[in-house]
Amino acid sequence: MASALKNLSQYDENALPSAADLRFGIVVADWNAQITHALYQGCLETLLKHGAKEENIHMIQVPGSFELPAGARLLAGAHKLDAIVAIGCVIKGETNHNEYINNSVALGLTNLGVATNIPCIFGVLTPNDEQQALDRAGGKHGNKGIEAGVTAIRMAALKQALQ
Ligand code: DLZ
Repeated sequence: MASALKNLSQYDENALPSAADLRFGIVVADWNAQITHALYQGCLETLLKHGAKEENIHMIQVPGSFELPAGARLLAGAHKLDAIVAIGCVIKGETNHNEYINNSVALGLTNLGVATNIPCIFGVLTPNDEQQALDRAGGKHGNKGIEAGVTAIRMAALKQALQ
C-alpha cells in the first residue's frame, strides 16, 4: 500500500533530510554579480548548515546566465553529483533578450536534469528591475539562494534514495 502523503511545505528547512552524504554542484553567473554572489552565499550556507561537507560542494563561475546549462554539464562531467544549482539574474531591459535567455536556461537545465539524472535547480532570478532582484537576494523577499539550496537537498536526497 502506498504510504500517506506528508504535509511538507516546499522550503521548510525543518523537514529536510541531512545533506551530510550528498554531493552538490553550483554554477554561478557573473552578470549582475552583486545579486548572484548574494544568492550563492545563501545557497552555500544552507547546504553547509544542513551538513553538506565543503569538499562535496563544487562551484564554478560562468560569464552569464545563458552559459549556466553548459557550465552545469561541464560540472556534471567533472564530478559525481547528486544535484546542481544554477544561479543567475537576468534583468529585463529595453529589448526581449531576457525572454530568450530565461527560456533557454530553463529548457537547458530541464533537459540536462532529465538526460543526466542529476536534478538541476533553477536558481535564476528573472526580475523586471534591479530593485526586484535585490528584494530577492537578501532583501524584503528573503534570499532565493536559500530556497534553491533547500530544493537541492531534497532532490539530491531523492536521487540517492531511488538509485
Ligand atoms: C547579454 C546579457 C544581457 C544583456 N543581460 C544579462 C543579464 O541580465 N543577466 C545575465 O546573466 N546575462 C546577461 N547577458 C549575458 C548572457 O547571459 C550571455 O553571457 C551572453 O549573451 C554570451 O552568451
